[in-house]
Amino acid sequence: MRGFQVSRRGFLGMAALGMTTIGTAKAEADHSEAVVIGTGYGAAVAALRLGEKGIRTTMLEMGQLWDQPARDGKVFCSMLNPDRRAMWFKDCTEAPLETLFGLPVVNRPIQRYAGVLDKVHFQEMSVYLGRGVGGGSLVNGGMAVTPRREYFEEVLPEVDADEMYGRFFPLATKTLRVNTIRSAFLESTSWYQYARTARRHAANAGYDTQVIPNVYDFAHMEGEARGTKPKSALAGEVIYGNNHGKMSLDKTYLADALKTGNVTIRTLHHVKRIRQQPDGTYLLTVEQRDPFGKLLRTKEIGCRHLFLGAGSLGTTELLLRARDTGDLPGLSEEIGSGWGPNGNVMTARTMLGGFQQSGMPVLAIDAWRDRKVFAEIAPVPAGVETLASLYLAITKNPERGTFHYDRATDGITLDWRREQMKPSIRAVKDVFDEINRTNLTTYRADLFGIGKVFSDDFTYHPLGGCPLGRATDAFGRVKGHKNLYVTDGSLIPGSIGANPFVTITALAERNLSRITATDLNH
Ligand code: FAE
Repeated sequence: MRGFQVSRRGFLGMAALGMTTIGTAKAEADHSEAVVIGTGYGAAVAALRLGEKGIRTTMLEMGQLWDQPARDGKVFCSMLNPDRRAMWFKDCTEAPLETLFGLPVVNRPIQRYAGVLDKVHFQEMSVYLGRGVGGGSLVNGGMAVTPRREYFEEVLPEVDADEMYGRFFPLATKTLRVNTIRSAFLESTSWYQYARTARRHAANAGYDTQVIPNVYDFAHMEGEARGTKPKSALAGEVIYGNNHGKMSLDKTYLADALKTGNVTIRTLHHVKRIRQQPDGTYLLTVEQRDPFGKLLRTKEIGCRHLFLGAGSLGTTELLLRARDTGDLPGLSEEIGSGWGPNGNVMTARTMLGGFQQSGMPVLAIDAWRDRKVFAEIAPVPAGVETLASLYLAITKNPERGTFHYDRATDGITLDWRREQMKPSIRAVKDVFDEINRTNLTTYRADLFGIGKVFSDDFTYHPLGGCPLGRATDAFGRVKGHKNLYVTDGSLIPGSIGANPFVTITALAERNLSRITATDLNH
């Protein structure tokens, strides 16, 4: 886990070659035809499709490449025994469940380091993010959901839904290597007893439950259960990374991108500033750091075509800074707008869950039609009986936030108030009050801080900031500057009614298909 320039040979062999020279801070310049900022879903699609077109493309990622085992033989640390690999420059881990039985036993002090999970704090909302080659794919639950068509059409009316559902959603799920748990395994294994019990309780209250596809390889998981494969999901690994079985982007899109021979990834490269030169090319100011945060050098990297795939927060911050400092004066007033947490609310009920819980969720309560709630049945992989059934609910919430550039800190602020979560909390409460009433169970009030039953202050699903058709044209071309594109979750205006990475991937596929055919055709 270090700062590398990752070449095709190095990455595919999982032995990174061509380590970037480490020296004292100095400026250097280089140029590629295309630069992609970030290595998450939207960025990975852009890199693959550009590389296939023969376009020399450099990806700049502020996090590390996670492919080398540390001294304990593991690439990632476990959730129950976290160390510096867990989090992005924090003094203490910041897991979503703060306490257990009211005791602060979940989080622990760690060394500040370029770890894999970040939690970014704004005044009234915090956002979890993945950092590293693969972005959110390194830390997420892998749930690969194609959104309901009616809601997709409502959220993104300018996008041709026939084309999305006929071509780009299937392409995204295939390339992401989405698979579904075998029914016989789901129905029999002790590792999903928690999900089956939660399903029964939902059914008692009249709610349907769906099996959700995932990018975790279920053949590997069955091997874990039989004892023939090393344990990862069945060792409770999720938010601090999975050591085995997870088809994160470094194994799918990014590996395919590197195979084209035209794509290079530079890690621990943090893009700070974007300017446009008189000849129309872009010049990026990039800080290269070591994994402990020490500045090694500041570089200037130029390109003709610039793709922003730094995620809802990262992309919006870069563009707001560029607009408000005058670096990219043509950017629209819409940059920073249309942000939402995808209506995320966590809640938990009392339930016998079992001490064996797979870290990969596979079932969700579908109460969207009547209540606009889609609640993933989440594990609590503590290795002990916690008497908790946990849910991450996605709700329809019309409230939106706005990012602003803050000159004093050179960062961004988020104009979002806690009370904007009220519509989401009301909807989740309706559903889970009913489930509790029917099953004679109660809410857990000891997990999100003492006495708190619903989380209303963090999200896993930041969406928006550069909404499609407003800050950009209908294909992600940024308004006001040519050859500048947004390709990630910041395009989706705040809500998609399902876990978002399949939509982000499919939308990026659709946009890149147009952009490579028209803007980059040579
Ligand atoms: P993202 O994946 O966030 O990638 C952005 C990348 O850009 C990151 O690697 C950053 O380090 C990098 N970056 C940012 N700023 C800069 C900069 N200035 N210079 C260089 N690099 C930069 O973007 N979604 C699902 O669909 N299913 C799930 O089960 C699910 N579970 C989740 C669980 C957790 C704990 C979390 C945190 C998220 C989960 N998500 C899930 C959300 C999903 O991972 C997220 O929507 C996508 O990763 C967003 O993709 P983007 O391409 O927008």
